[in-house]
Amino acid sequence: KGEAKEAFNDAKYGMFIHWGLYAIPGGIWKGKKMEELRGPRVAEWIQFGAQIPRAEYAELAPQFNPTHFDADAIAKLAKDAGMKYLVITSKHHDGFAMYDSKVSAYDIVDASPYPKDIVQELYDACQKYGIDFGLYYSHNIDWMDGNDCGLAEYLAAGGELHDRVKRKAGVNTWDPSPNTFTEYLENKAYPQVKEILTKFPNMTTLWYDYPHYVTPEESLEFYKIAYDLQPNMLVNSRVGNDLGDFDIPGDNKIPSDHLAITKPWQTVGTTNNSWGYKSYDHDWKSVKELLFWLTEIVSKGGNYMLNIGPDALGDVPQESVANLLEVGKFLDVNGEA
Ligand code: JFZ
Repeated sequence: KGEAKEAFNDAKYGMFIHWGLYAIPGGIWKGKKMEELRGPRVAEWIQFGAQIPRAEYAELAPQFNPTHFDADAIAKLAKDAGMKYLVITSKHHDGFAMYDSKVSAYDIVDASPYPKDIVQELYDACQKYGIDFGLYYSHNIDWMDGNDCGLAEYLAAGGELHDRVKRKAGVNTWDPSPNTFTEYLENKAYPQVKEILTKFPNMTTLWYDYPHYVTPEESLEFYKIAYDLQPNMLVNSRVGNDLGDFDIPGDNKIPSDHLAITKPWQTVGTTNNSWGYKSYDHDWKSVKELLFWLTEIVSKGGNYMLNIGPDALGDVPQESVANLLEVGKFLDVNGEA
C-alpha cells in the first residue's frame, strides 16, 4: 500500500464528522448533562452515560429529521477550509447507521422520517469537490445489537485484564441485546462493513473504533474484509491487535517521539470538547489554537483530522464553520499548493 500511504501523508488535513441520533439530546438527558452522567463527557456517549434502554433510545430515530442538512455545503466547507478528505460516522457506538443499510433497519432511511441516505449524499458531494472520502465504523461497541461488546468472549480467549477491561468500559451492562456478540459480528458488523465498502468505492480510509474487546482473529477478519474489497484503502490501527496501516496517537494528541513511529500517523481533534453535537459546549478552540495543532502535527509528518458535529437539524455549529474557514484563509496564503 506504499502509494496509498504516501497519498495519506500528502493529504495532511481532513474533516471528521460525528453525526447521529445523539445530536438530538445534544449532551443532555432528562435534564442531566454529560458531566452528571457516567463515562466520557462526549455527547455521542449519552446512551451509555444515562444507561438508556435500547427501545427508549431507539425512539430518537422517528424524531430525527435533519431538514437543514446540505451535503454540498459541508463538502464545500471542507474544500474552503483547505481540507483534502472527509470521514463521517457510518455507525457510531449507538448502532444506528447513517446510510441506507439492507443489513439492519436501524438506519437513517428505514427508521427516521428523513428520506435521504446521508452518507451517500456526502459521498456524491465529495466527488464533486474533489474531496477524498472515508468512513468511520464502530466495530466493537454497538449498544443496540452488540450484547456485551464481546467482553466475555475476549476474557475467555485470554485477553489482557487491564484497567479498561476491569471497568467494563463501554459495555452495555444495563440492557444488552438478546443475541450474542458473535451473532452481532456475523449478522451485523461484518455484513455492514462489506456493505459500505461495496456501496462506497474508492475510499481512502476505513476508520474502525475502538478495539476494547476485539480478539486477534476478529481484528484480522475486519482487516481482511477491508483488504479484499478495497485493497488500496488504508485501515486505521483501531481495528485492533497491532493491525492497521496507520496509527492514531490518541485523541487530541501528538506522539512524543514522532521519529520512532514507522507507520503513517494521524491525530484526530475536536473543535470544542466533544465529537458529537453538545448543545452547551461553547469552549471552541481558537483559530490560533487550530493553526498550532495543524502546523505542529503536519511539520512532524502527521496527518490532522479535525472534527465537526452537526446538530439535530443538520446545521454545523457556526463557530466551528467560522474557525475552519479562517484556517482555510491562512492556508490559502501560506500553505503549499
Ligand atoms: C473514541 C470514541 O469512543 C469516541 O466517541 C469518538 O468517536 C472518538 C474519536 O473515538 O474514543 C476514544 C478512543 C480512544 C481514545 C480516546 C477516545 N484514546 O486512545 O485516547
